[in-house]
Amino acid sequence: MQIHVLSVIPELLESPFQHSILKRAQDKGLLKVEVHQLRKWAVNEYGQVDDYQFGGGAGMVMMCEPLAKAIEELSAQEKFDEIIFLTPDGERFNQGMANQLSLKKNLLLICGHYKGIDERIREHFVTREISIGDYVLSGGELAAAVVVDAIGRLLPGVLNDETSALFDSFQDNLLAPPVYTRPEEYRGWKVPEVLLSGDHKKIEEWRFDEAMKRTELRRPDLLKEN
Ligand code: 6GU
Repeated sequence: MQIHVLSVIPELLESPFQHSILKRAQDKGLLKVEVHQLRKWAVNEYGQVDDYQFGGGAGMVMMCEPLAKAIEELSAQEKFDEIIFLTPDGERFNQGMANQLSLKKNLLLICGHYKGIDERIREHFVTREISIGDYVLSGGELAAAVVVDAIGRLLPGVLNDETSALFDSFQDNLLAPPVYTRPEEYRGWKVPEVLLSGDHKKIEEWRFDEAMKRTELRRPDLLKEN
């Protein structure tokens, strides 16, 4: 899978893709992430990509031309399945969307800044708009990192134990059950007996019950979704 990202601060996206699971995904050739500096398509030699908004009001807006040119140039090289604008007024990102997007071959993510991007770009190029939650970030980069991470780890062959993504929180609309590792007792705090029993059926039942309890307590909204 290929993910291209358009950003005015590509530096913000360097580290998140260079470690851990996303690094492994790229090293294995399962994922290719390319970050492009939008200023490459700036309207003048000063690297301008934003301007005052029509109608007045504080805050700059990202101009049509740099975005349109960037999208068209990249689209001439790649056939994008989706052109995604990261914006707090987009559709709220969740595991279901990550699953869906992980099936695509080639995505273009656009990181907004300032007051946002000229609406005409959203109308004429963008196929999907995503928000990662109900709060405002200074730009779309951190959101793009979140989306790429959530997608990248789902690609077949990326996780060592391929089944492990299936047991993540949210994958079945349940939060994950508690987990423990050695030692069996620490400061008098014991690991639940059942996990040491070797009885796999009992262990699965316990995990399911705990996942249910935890979900009912912390995220009852998830249980109402289906
Ligand atoms: Cl995708 N962008 C920005 N700027 N803020 C956000 C967001 C995205 N998602 C939540 N807040």
